Amino acid sequence: MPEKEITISLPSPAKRFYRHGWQSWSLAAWQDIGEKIAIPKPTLLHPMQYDPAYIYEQRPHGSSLGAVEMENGKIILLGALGLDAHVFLDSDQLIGQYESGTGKWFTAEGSEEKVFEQYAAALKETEFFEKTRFLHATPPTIWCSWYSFYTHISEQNLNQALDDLGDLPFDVFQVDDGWQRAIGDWVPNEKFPGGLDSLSTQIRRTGRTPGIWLAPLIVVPDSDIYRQHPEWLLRDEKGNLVSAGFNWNEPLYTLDTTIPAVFEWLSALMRQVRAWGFDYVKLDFLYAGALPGVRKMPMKREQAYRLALETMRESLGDAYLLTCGAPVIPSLGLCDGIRIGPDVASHWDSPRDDLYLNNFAIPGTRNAIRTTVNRLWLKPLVHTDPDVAYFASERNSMTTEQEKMLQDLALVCNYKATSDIPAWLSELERKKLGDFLRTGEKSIEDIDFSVAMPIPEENLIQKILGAALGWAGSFPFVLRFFNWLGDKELKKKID
Ligand code: 9PG
Repeated sequence: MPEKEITISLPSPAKRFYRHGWQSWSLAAWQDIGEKIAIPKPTLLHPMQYDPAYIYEQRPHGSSLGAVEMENGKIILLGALGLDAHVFLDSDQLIGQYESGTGKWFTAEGSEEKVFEQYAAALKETEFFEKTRFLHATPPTIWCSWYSFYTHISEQNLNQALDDLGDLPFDVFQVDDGWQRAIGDWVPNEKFPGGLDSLSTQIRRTGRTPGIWLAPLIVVPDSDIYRQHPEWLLRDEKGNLVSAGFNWNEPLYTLDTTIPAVFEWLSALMRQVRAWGFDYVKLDFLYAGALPGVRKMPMKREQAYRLALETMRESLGDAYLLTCGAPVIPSLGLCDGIRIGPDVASHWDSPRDDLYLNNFAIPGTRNAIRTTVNRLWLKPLVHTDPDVAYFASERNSMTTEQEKMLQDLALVCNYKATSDIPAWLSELERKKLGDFLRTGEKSIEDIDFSVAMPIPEENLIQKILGAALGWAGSFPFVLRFFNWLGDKELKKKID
């Protein structure tokens, strides 16, 4: 029976709460009851990392589902089988609420393994999977340009990397962010004089599948699409543009995907990508399509997102579709793979992000492992992408154990990718990478991820300094300064 709200009275106080972050990068973790999870900073990034509608919620809560661990170790799970749902723990009550409309609910009690398995099975039976077509049986092995070159890719350095990969068993060579003229203008920039079709032909010649990244639902003020189609942009009740965050030194905005012309534009873009020769497509920053706002056609905001994803999926035909920065539950059934955690990085963690900003969605390996491990229950429903693993010790501050944990997580997910530039690898590292790519799936039971799980807690001084840093971070020029620092470091690494 579809219901707006459901309440489960717990027989005794709960010990821990499972919070499920909204989109790929949002924190998913078990928190002790009484353990406060601070509001992440800076605020300018909220729409890009969390569900902004619930960012100031004080009670333990999560998107689509929530679960509690009881004194006796048993888990009680409450999960939605529809869109736009949220779960809260309010003293001894587990409350599920549809933000708009109504929908079905699922509840289960038992071991952690069993209740999540049963919830996944129930999701499989929903309309999420009704339109499932084309989906690939297993994930490919992927070389992705992001975590080494970042935006500094060019036709030349990619072709060099492609050559140098030699006989390493990568199925896909995926071009990430940096090829486009602007976010919103999905045409190749001056670093790709030969165009993308010639690049994809080069890739195919080496026997690999060409892959590409794009963020089709967001636009920046510096793009032609922003200037030419202000009427396509999502606005709030006051008529102001809805913020989709801040990245690439620019504010991000998003398209209203319920406008028919936007629909057509998205569909044509996907067909263009296929026509260029790309058969593996990573669609990123997809959360933007489900942000709160006033849409042309009123509907649940996650429904608006799903319609856009469905259109893009159809237009991509049988390409492999990886969604990223994507509302997790609302993407089910429409994509081959979902990134289920934040970005990794060549460092394990960062005091700035953990203790001053309390932000566990910022790129960092520990953040990525924590959230990914807490979402492995999604495996029966979709390919779960843990992000890339590292093999090159050069330009990398992780210990061998930390690198190994990330590699093992990739094997548990059976989703194997790296961004290591072949020239950075020693003979031994290259061999290890080759062995990794040939290794089959590992079981979660065989790996100990416990060091990555706790949520770091700040002391009073860090709290005060964090408040100051968080306040400063609400000014775009401060974020631009941090980006400038980061970019300077990066340039040193690559050039
Ligand atoms: C390209 C990248 C890569 C990467 C994606 C995404 O919250 N953040 O600060 C944040 C920054 C970058 C980011 C995600 C989140 O990276 O996950 O794989 O494609 O875009 O720009």
